[in-house]
Amino acid sequence: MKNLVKNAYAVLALLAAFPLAMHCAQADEDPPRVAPEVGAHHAGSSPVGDVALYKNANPNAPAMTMAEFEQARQIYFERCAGCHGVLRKGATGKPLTPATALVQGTDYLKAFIANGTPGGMPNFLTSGDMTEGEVDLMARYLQQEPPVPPEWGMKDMTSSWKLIVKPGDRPKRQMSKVNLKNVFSVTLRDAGEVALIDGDTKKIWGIVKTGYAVHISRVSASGRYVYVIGRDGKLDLIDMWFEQPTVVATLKVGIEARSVETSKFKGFEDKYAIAGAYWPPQYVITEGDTLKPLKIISSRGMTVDGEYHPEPRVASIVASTHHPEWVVNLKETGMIQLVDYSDLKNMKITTIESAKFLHDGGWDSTKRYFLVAANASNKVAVVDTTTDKLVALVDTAAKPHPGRGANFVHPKYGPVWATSHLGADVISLIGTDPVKHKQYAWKVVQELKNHGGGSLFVKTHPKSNHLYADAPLNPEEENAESVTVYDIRHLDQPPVVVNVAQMAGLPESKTAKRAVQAEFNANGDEVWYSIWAGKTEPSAIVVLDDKTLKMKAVIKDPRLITPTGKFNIYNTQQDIY
Ligand code: DHE
Repeated sequence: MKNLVKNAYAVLALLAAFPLAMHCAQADEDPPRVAPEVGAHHAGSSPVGDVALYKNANPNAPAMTMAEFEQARQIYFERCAGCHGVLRKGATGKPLTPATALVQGTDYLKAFIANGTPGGMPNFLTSGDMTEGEVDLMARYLQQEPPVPPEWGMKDMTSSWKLIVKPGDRPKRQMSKVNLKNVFSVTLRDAGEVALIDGDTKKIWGIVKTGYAVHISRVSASGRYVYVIGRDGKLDLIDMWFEQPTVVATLKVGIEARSVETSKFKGFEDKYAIAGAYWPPQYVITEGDTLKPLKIISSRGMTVDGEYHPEPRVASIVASTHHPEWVVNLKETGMIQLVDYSDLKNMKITTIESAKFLHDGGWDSTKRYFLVAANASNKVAVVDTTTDKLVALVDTAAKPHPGRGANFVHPKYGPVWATSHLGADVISLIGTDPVKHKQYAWKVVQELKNHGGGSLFVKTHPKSNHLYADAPLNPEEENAESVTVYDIRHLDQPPVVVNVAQMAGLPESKTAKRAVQAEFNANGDEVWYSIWAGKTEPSAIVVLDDKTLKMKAVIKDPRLITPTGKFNIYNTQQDIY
């Protein structure tokens, strides 16, 4: 089998095909029986591994030289931190505290690391990912106190801030003839770059260097600026009014990060940006057009179970258009914060208890309700941003993962919001209209069969009659390369499964060519899919005609290295999905 999964999603995604061998959250006593495919794939590298940490030696733990400790620390951040957390308090994976590890002892730990578990712990030795020496090293390392990465407060942040072009020195109008509304900001994950592609001509307008393993782009309320966050916490501000897309400011918001958003309420357009960090666990509010850091808020606190968590990572953030407010989702605590930015000095934050672990989500069609996946609880939490209250915790199939979800009007149930699942081969439709379709509101009204589990994203558009679902983390190559398309007028009829990767006509590769994340163009008549191959292999973007589902164009370019997320300027600015 080809190398399908290289990041922290691995164990979650493989749930679908190997129900016994999955999820690190339940890894433990059972005898190791991990499918060989599982062990080859594990958590993504964490940039925290590259910073100086403070070693806190445990006198009861087996001896390690400083060099061994350093090597183990690096391996931990590359292989383990994604599931078990920087402080080893546990997240997707079990807690790995020295107290428990010391009782378990070196041999016991070695067996687990070497062979994995049915709960999803990868089999690092038998898969060939670690040598026997490394397994031994990691077993000893886990009995040491976890080293703590440094904090990243206002002083560090301010000294990392670079205002490359001051607002007064920027163009007063758009200098190029590019139709900015139809530009796509495309994540080139392994290149640490984004490609700004002109959606009308399908030509690359510019490539911009960004942070390490760059993650997502968001667009300012005016549509002029693109904000891009890297996994290393580097935030880039791109001004599209120059002849070529130009980075005008950068800021390091932490040591590891995933999310960014801007202020979208009337009167605050382009005024602020907000970025969420994984480490340190915090979010920062900056000036919108310069990225000057203004305020940092720690996300540390109590979980929904009433236990203190030192590392609640900041997951998705969305901006309200009804209120001067962001919805900030704290992964490990299961808390949803409504952050009022109208007065930063006397700030009001409403903290809403939901469920663990919060990940990604989006608005319903009215943008009053926000729906977010609590993926370890198999639930979607719904918040009413008008009353500032939790409306419902909706039970879904295993590991909901919607991206921002998809909104459309169901012929029978009225307005619904859809989510895909990492751990199940279904798309759940949740009713979102508590007024005219009260009986269906905040319930799964229908489950549509997807072509497999390991799905990450669904998408539709108000002008489209189609709902699209991918399955890029499905272990079957054919499934990972294909997408399911439902006719939303006839959801009782079987959907169409399209192998979009094949349409790209790429050469044979060592890794699967995963079809990932649909994004519509501004007119809502084209759907773009990334064909995500290996770092050293050619990738592509396939453009489908939404009406006919026929290929309209293939964008190929040696610079398109591992394209993943695509963010159409108009749709992202307007939250259309
Ligand atoms: Fe993402 C969104 C976190 C791996 C592509 N991803 C998000 C969000 C979070 C998140 C918190 C929501 C941001 C928001 O809305 O503000 N992603 C994580 C991880 O922690 C994880 C699991 C592991 C890691 O080490 O980073 C992870 N993500 C990936 C990938 O491997 C993906 C598939 C490819 C890539 O480029 O890295 C990936 N994530 C995306 C995309 C979105 C996203 C495309 C935005 C979807 C959208 O439509 O808004």
